[in-house]
Amino acid sequence: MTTAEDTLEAVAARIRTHVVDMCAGPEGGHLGGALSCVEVLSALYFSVLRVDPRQPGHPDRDRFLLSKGHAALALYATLAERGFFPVGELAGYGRPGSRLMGHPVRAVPGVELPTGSLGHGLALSCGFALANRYAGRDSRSFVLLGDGELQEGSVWEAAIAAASLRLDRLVAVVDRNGLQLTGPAERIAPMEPLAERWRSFGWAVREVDGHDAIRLADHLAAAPWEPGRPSVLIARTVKGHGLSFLAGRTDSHYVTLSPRNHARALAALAATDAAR
Ligand SMILES: Cc1ncc(C[n+]2csc(CCOP(=O)(O)OP(=O)(O)O)c2C)c(N)n1
Ligand SMILES: [Mg+2]
Repeated sequence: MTTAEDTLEAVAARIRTHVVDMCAGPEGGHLGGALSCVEVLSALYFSVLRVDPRQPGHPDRDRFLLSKGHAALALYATLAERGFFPVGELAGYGRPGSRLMGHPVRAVPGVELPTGSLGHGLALSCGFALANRYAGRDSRSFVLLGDGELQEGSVWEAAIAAASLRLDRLVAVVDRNGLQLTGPAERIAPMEPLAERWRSFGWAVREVDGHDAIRLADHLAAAPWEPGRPSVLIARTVKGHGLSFLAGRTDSHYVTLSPRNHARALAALAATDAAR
């Protein structure tokens, strides 16, 4: 957890640097969508989730699923910073023999289920929430979805089920970065008014600046916001956030940083740090 000196912002800055470093390796990685969710993961793992890195399988833990599994780099960096495995292991990402692969698998401590095929995380999280209810546990289940991912029909099937089952210990976060693999999400398949859409499915809805870790943590900690309803937090984010030469660009989706761009990225992050 964070201390007074180690703020959520400082944690997020370290996570962002790890993500950038991993994208400078031979494999490259899903840089843009990892950088857009850094503050969401920081808020969850350093302020909200009831988890213990020494007992990752504790039955009373809160569950988290990265439904947008391609943002694995941000999850790996967060889990390492939180103590689930050594930070030094991040340097092996994508290399032969490493358990840190392009998409998360259960061999990685803290990863509940493998993800990467979009559209499944919300249904799986409904299962977690239902299982915890049957077991009489008060654990909450959190899931992070991409905004392009919302085009998967299975998301809305799960949204209907969650509302009808009154799964109010289920909390979804939508990484509303406005971009998907091939361009602007709204141009490819309009979803606005997105908050209204979720409300009409029976969910309690809030919206927030997805790069404000403190406000994210406040909202997430307070869920459920309405008794009997699942909660969805629409986090307005920027794909590639933190790197001016990639932020908000479709081609930030998958990047192998050249030595020059790696240095540029680290300089951009250092400048942001210095300005804080
Ligand atoms: C079922 C499925 N179809 C296609 C893909 C390939 N894919 C990986 S990332 C991605 C774009 C997702 O966009 P979004 O959900 O907005 O994620 P983000 O912007 O956070 O990267 C796609 C189509 C996939 N992983 N799973
Ligand atoms: Mg997106």
